[in-house]
Amino acid sequence: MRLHVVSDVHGAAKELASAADGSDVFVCLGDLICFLDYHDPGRGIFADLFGEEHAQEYIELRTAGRYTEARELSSRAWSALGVDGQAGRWGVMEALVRDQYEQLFDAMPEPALLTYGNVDLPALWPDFVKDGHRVLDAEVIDVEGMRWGFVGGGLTSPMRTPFEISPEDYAQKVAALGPVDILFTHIPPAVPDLVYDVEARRFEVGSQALLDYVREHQPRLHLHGHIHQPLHGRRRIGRTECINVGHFAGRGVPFSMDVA
Ligand SMILES: [Mn+2]
Repeated sequence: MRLHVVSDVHGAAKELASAADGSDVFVCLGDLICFLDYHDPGRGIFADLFGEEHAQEYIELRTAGRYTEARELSSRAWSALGVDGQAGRWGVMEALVRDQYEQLFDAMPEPALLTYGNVDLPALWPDFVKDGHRVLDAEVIDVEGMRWGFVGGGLTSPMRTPFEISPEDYAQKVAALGPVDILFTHIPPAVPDLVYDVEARRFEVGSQALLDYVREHQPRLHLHGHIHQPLHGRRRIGRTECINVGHFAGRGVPFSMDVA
């Protein structure tokens, strides 16, 4: 069976439309929305709202780890738009997120198995998913006699992305799976080589619960995304091959492999 997997789509609707071509099964591991494009500051919701120059400055502050200053910059920009408070901000952003989701779910191949990334708004998905889209989170399905497990979302981080949950809640979702043959998640296990981003030059947040799970259950494969430029794209943990399927918005092509 030919499997295609994408993650970190971040607005790449055009490439997404053909990402399942030639595959038997297509999986998307989330992060559909583009808030901020570190490679093209003119793209994304922040640029739409505040302009490219603002987005560039915001990116520079975050890349330097100056999160407080980045938040202050963004507060001033919101005030300049006359928008106050988090609820007001989401009111404005939701319309833009919905525009992106409409394009992305139109382009999303069918059938597809999906889970959420940390840069997603799960509450909005029911308005956009198509008949051929099966959304899975803390669930296991049978695919030709194999057990495939899915866990979506990210963990609490200084980046304050929209779908971050506590390590405890995430661990509960992981524990709900039981043994699987292939594990699909947005975030990687907490292995330094897998969570370090060489371009952002920082450790992103990986999951200790996933690492414990992989050590205990030893699925054949653990496919994940989240780290856009990882120090290592794959690592073996015992019998398990952990593979970062790649930053789809940057590569434009899906990860592809035969599984049986
Ligand atoms: Mn991402």
